[in-house]
Amino acid sequence: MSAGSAKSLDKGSAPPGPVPQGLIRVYSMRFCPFAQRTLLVLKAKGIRHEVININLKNKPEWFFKKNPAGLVPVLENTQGQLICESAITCEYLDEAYPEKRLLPADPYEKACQKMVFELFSKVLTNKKTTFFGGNSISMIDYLIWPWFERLEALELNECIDHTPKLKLWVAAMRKDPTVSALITDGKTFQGFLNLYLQNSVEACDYGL
Ligand SMILES: N[C@@H](CCC(=O)N[C@@H](CS)C(=O)NCC(=O)O)C(=O)O
Repeated sequence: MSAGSAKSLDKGSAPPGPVPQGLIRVYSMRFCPFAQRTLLVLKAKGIRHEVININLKNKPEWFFKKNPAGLVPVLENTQGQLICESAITCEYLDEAYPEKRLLPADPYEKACQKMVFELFSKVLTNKKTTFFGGNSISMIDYLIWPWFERLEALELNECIDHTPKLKLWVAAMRKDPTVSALITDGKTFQGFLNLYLQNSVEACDYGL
């Protein structure tokens, strides 16, 4: 259904055809935390999708027609509509596929999640529930998670040593089936990062 581990498309590649019926497409990059948000929401909601990875160090010319800013993630639906900016892609998915909502239906509760998202580090100390939106995982947790997943690879795990609530949240997130299905191990991420920082065109396909 997804082929998230396919090699990336680069300059000179042919543009992909229309999105097949019954699927939504995400232009992604295997190590991008923003794209991971979109992938987490697709997975959590069980949305049938295909992934096209983009070589961000050697972008296909056609990709700028999908997003003039040249950034992933981008969603494309069967009508050829394009949605970019990770938080917007996630909210679009939640509304376009209303089964298993990740954002609360109540407008005030929804606004609260968005406020927490803006200010999550500041409100952390007042958090009384396991997850940021309550006692079960929801959109806000998926939007924040990709940066915490990378702490280990960046050897920054001690950052959360003095915030026990955050540590418990990280442990709870790692147990979530959607999160664990999309985790990249620290060594692989480090390998990618080393190449990426050298501007290598091989970076986005590291480990394949
Ligand atoms: N604000 C954007 C940021 C997306 C972003 O920065 N993606 C990076 C990869 S992690 C990218 O596409 N970089 C390509 C470039 O900077 O040329 C979002 O939330 O979607």
